[in-house]
Amino acid sequence: MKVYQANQIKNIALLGSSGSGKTTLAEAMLFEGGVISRRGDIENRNTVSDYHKVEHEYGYSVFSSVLYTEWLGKKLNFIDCPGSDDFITGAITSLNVTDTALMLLNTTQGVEVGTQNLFRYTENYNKPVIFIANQLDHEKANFEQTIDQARESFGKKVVIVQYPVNAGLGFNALVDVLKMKMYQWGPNGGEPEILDIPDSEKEKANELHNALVEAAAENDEELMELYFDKGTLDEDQMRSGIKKGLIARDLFPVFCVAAIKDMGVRRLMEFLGNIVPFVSEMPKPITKDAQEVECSADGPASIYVFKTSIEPHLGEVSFFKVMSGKISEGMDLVNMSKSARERLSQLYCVAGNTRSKITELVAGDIGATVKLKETTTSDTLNTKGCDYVFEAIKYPEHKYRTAIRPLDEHDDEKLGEVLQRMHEEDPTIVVEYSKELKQIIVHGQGEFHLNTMKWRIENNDKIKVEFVKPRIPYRETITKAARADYRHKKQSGGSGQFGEVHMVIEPYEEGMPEPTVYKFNGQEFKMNVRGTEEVKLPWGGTLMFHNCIVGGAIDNRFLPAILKGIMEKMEEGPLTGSYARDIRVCVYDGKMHAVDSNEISFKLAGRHAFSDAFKNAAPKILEPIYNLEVKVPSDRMGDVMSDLQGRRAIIEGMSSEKGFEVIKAKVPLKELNKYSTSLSSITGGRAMFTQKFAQYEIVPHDVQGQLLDNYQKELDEA
Ligand SMILES: Nc1nc2c(ncn2[C@@H]2O[C@H](COP(=O)(O)OP(=O)(O)O)[C@@H](O)[C@H]2O)c(=O)[nH]1
Ligand SMILES: [Mg+2]
Repeated sequence: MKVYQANQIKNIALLGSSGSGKTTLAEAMLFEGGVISRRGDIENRNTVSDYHKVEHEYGYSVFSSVLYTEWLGKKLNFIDCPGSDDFITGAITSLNVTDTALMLLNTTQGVEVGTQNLFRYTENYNKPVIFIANQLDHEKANFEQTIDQARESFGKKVVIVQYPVNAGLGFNALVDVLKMKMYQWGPNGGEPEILDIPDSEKEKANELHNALVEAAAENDEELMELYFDKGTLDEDQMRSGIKKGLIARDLFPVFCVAAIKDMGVRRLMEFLGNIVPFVSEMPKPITKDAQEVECSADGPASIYVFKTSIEPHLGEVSFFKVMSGKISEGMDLVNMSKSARERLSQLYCVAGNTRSKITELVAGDIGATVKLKETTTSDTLNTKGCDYVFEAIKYPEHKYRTAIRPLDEHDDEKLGEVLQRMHEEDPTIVVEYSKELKQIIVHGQGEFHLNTMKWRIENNDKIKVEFVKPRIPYRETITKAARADYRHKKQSGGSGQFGEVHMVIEPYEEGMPEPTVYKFNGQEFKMNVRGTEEVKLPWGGTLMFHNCIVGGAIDNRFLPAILKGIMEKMEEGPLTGSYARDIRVCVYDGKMHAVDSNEISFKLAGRHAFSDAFKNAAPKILEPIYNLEVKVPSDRMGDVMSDLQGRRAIIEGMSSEKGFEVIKAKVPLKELNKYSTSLSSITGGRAMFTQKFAQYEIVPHDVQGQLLDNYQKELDEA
């Protein structure tokens, strides 16, 4: 395969909601470019792009796939991204290395939530967008409505370049208002016949042509002047204007295809080849320390890994973009984040499940290599002496959690390895081994996301696993001050054990003044703080420990033991065995025995005194509360609100945004179990949400009662 230069390479992401036809379009483009000799389809499970078993099982793209095609001396790299929000990683990683997005619109559905969601990502990454109206051959295709919705959602910068003459079952022609020609196909698509625009379409075509000319002129003062002078622009001038508009995100052109019939695909590729910006025409990427990196073959070699995957017959594959310089087979690079040497033993250009070896890749291009030892996604690898390091990819917060366990506990270790590998392939799968909950918790983007993960574990790795309800990381605290003393005394044969501790505990708040005096049952207890230890608890919150002992009632050397005893109880709160937090302890008195006192005695005395005081301090269970933001189509607002009320949500705000309502609420984690699934079923998949830990709050009385009962039952059973 030929080595392409930066001014011959275009990197393009294929985006669009699930089922809009990305994989089918990719198939047609690769076929047209001659990379494959026959077009596969989704129904026959033989596309280049969906080649993982799990994708055949579900009929959906799960992973992004890297593809390329050669077209008139140019190399078009595509990344076909899964459409569902559950597999958003694919789109995010791709937008880090592509320069243009093709956003497919399914004209039988119009603009979908997924379309809007993905569009927002293109906005964040500031990438040009071209809309592709697809499925125009479908009986339910509605081009006009789709465009109206696109304008409503994305603004009037959505400008028609092509429109279908006869959308629906008999679709076979479109009018191109840039070329001012009609394209028409036989039943097998492919090469079109290029015809003059028929009289019946002339008026519409002229109107749209003028709108396009105007939109193209708007991005360039010279073109604007020309347009005012002459009243029109020639094709080259239009191209240059459209390109500027694209790069500035000031123009989102609309193209038309029936991907499944290979209609409109060639013309689209011609446009991609001619107008979409080359890598070298886009803003220069910036390193972590703000160096601008020239996309040039003459620079130092530097590559950025944006995807890691386990591929059939190849093993672990690292996909990368050459950010600068040239790389060749056998080259040694330094992984900047791991400080490790890596050898590029083989280089590939990949088109889904087909790949061709290549000896050299140049700045701007996308390729793959195998068997890197330590490299993971987001790593920069450089030639010696080059100090570029590119920013790590940022992923969205997870939205769904479950606990997982192998049916056979001998599989524990193997499951651990598989989960680790899955996290590397898809960093939005986050695995947490919770000592606290005694569960393996997996976090992901949705139930479907984790179900496909389970399918892969069971079918590819042959480990039987089950999902179980994830426990909630409760906390315990106290709500008033209490006092207790405890004497630990044991006489067994020779030397005994003796320790006595008196303490006051109360709720701790940051910035509260030092204790001076407490009153219990009419009796005053004066505190004289002699020493303070502030323990920042590993599970959040604080334990403030004051030594207020007077007259040497307890030797200083026993204080660490007392604190240790308290910490043991903090780790296993007396109510439900959860971690305790935000408590202030003043040890103010006690007794020692000249012979029998030792550390263990004071640890036990401290622990019991603390436990007794805790019980009298109006203890409460705290639960994690999450900030929830839900974006819901207006017609489903009522259902979503009443569902939220059933989840003890506190609504904090509502606002409208282009046909959607945005609800902000605080919701306990306990009530968020499977929320993404319910929300999706209430709204027919048309809503989106994010959740993020906010704070701990005291649970309502009835919930506390329930939790205490459950804990008692657990203890009784144990
Ligand atoms: N009628 C029609 N069906 C299409 C077209 N493009 C894709 N499809 C079908 O739509 C479904 C989803 O297509 P796919 O390429 O998997 O969409 P993706 O999820 O965006 O990758 C499949 O059943 C395709 O056969 C098209 O142009 N016309
Ligand atoms: Mg797909």
